[in-house]
Amino acid sequence: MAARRPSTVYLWELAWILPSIALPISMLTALAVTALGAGITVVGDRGRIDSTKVAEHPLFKEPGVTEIAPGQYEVRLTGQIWSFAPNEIRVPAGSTVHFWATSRDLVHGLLVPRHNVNVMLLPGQISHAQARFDTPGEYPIICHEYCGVAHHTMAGKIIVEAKR
Ligand SMILES: [Cu+2]
Repeated sequence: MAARRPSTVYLWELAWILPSIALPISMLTALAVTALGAGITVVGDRGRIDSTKVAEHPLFKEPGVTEIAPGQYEVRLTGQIWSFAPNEIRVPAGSTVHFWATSRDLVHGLLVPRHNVNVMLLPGQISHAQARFDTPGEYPIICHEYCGVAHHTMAGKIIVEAKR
């Protein structure tokens, strides 16, 4: 008795079914690896505050940088047309910086290229990001959400100083 050969239709179906199963599994695996392994997460609800009273909120009353533990810095940052406060942040090399940020007026962005800082700043929404700065140098802080005619001037910098 001769073995039955699979029909051509069956082989073509298989050629589509297998990738259609493999693709979502590989995407879910990539998602799990980035979320659990690399610590890359979607910005969650870190808190909401009254968008008209950002300047009075304890977290944003005096924007600035505070050392919260050895090698750990907290940056309380606000975005407003067309600047960041503070717009210059100094930390020593090897620091982990925790950014707590919001907007005082309209939608802005907070981006530090090549670091894990890429969040929207929405009025009343507290955004959080954290990044480690090992190499001394200057790193730009960029608004990457169009916020008006002087949007392109809205920038700051992080100065990572060499350890003494
Ligand atoms: Cu902008």
